[in-house]
Amino acid sequence: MSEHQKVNGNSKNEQLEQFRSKDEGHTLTTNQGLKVSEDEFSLKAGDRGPTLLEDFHFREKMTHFDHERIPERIVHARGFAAHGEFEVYKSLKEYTKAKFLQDPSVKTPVFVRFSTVAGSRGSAETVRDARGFSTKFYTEEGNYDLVGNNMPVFFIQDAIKFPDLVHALKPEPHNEMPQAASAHDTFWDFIANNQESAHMAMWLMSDRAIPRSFRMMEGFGVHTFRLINEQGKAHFVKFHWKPVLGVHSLVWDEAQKISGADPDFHRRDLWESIEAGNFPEYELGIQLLSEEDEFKFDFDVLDPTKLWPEEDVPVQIVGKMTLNRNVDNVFAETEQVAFHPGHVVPGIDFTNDPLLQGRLFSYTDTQLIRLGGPNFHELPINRPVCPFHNNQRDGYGRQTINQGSVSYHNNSLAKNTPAPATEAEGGYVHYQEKVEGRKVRSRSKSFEDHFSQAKLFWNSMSAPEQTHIIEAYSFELGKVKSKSVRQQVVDMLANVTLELAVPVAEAIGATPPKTGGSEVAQISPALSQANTKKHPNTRKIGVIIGDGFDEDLVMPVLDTLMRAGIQPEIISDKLGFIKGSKGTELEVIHTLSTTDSVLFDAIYAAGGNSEHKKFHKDTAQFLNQAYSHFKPIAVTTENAKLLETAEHRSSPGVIIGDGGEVFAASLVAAITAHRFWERMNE
Ligand code: HDE
Repeated sequence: MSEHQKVNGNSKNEQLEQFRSKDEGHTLTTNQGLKVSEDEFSLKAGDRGPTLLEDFHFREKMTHFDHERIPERIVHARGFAAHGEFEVYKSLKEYTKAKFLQDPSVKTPVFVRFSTVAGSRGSAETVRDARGFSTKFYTEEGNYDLVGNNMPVFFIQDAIKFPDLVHALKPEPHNEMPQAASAHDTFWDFIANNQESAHMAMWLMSDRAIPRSFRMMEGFGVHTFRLINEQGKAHFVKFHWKPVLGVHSLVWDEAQKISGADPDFHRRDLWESIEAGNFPEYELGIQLLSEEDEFKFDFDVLDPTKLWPEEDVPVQIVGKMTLNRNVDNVFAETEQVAFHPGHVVPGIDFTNDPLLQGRLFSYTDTQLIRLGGPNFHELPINRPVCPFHNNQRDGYGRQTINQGSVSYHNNSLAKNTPAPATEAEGGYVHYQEKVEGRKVRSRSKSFEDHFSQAKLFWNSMSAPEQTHIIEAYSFELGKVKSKSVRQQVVDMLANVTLELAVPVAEAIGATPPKTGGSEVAQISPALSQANTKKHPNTRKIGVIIGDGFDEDLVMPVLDTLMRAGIQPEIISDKLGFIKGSKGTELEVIHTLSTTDSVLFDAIYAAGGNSEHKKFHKDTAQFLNQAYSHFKPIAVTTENAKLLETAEHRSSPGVIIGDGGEVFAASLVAAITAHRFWERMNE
């Protein structure tokens, strides 16, 4: 973007500005700055002769191209990112000395990368998967990375099992199938034989795994961290991101179809929202627990397969993050950004969660192979906005020109600098937790309950959400070839609840368990998306119109929709302009063949005609598909016949009418309601 409106006032943006290069309008040169006289033909011995080795321009161009790719991330390969800012609502001084959490007038630059976990870099985005939600805060005390997911728990309790989990989840090695999917034998074999994953598997089979948008997902730090205040007092903390638009999902059939219709659905949504000025916002929430309360729960606070029910430990909303700028270059920024849970600032510290402890090793290690050496912190996107000095030197791609002869500590020649800072001067001092124990390889007994919170999650779901979970297990296990694995998973589900295990068993030809189920009766309403916020703004409606449309049925409705922040996009049978009966011209954004019903939150068939016979057939298909995905649909009275049955015509969320005020208001209300689950019972 040349129009970097916000360069001033955003320290990261100012820093990045030094590295931006605009090539348009310039003379073509080699990387050595030599002007090139010809870029279409290699240097040859005669018109029809062989290419000469001497052709340095050809060699440089081709060599650079040959080296354009770097290894993709082993997990979270497919991601998309944006810049933004974070502000704290009120000082958190009482709990932490982290500077960026003290002053509400300070805006801290952030860079956020969202990702799927399993798929490779080119895979579709609406697959069933957890989503990564990584935030880099460029604070004045150094970079702080909150590397989280959109689910609050994880599959395993100890980092040593991560390679096993990922091997089981990734495409099977003998045939590299399936891509970006957990619906296969090795994944479910892992789940059944590592039952600590029971809780996370529930989340993965829930609607959370198919988000409507990156803008409509929660984020979780997952692990228990520590906040430490100026006096050295510590609190346990869980971090949450709460999307201002609420938490919303796709339905499975829709998600699968979007994977074909627009594999870039989520990045497009994020990109277009930011370009349109609809900046995604997330509030930062913290759950705090005093150290004295560490053993107050029937689960271990160090166990990453457990959440802290929000009803027991309320989430305090403490700040807001706004994503307001798209990247200039996906490779330079999104691909080269290096997150690490160990990038902390004074006032934020770790706990002994054995998953977190292992992550603290893995992230630097992975950047070394991925980004080709130890100098990845010098890449523009990774540079802190505060100064950094130490005695680390050299290595591949080193950019800093360190001056002077001294690169060691202690020294006298440079007056023993760069010198460590005291705690008072901002030096990071690890929390002095007392630890003692024998060296053992074992699981704490307090980590052994794998099913209570899986049952809590089940209890907390609305009826449609429970149905979706049953359907998801039935789909995924239905793709598992091994009967034994299918049965093992059903037997595992029986430890959670028979309400789930029995219908899944019936769907996949396994023996339904007769006994089992966790006793837990607790419900956590915060876990259900049925209780989330619903807003009409930024929802997309496809408005299908033909030539000769009646302005009275269209213009006031478009107006009302836009006033509610809803985004209508005109669809017709051909691009160009369509004309209303009174001469109003509307620009067509998509044709019925270039877009798809699944790409919209609602459909309005607003009338008009076309010489193409398929116009009405395609319109009917758009409407009926949206209907089957429980979305609001609207039709003019004349178009009501396009709905499949009389039952559809009288169903909730179906608006038939004359385009007047009541009609438009009902449509906005229906879009605000999002989905009409009542249709599940038809
Ligand atoms: Fe990661 N994870 N992870 N992870 N993770 C990576 O680091 C790892 C875990 C998460 O947008 C890798 O730079 C281990 C939990 C996100 O660039 C790697 C363990 C959570 C991203 C790695 C975990 C995450 C990663 C691959 C178990 C949620 C994408 C590329 C101990 C709290 C970051 C990279 C981005 C990426 C290791 C478990 C989130 C290999 C060993 C739990 C969002 O280092």
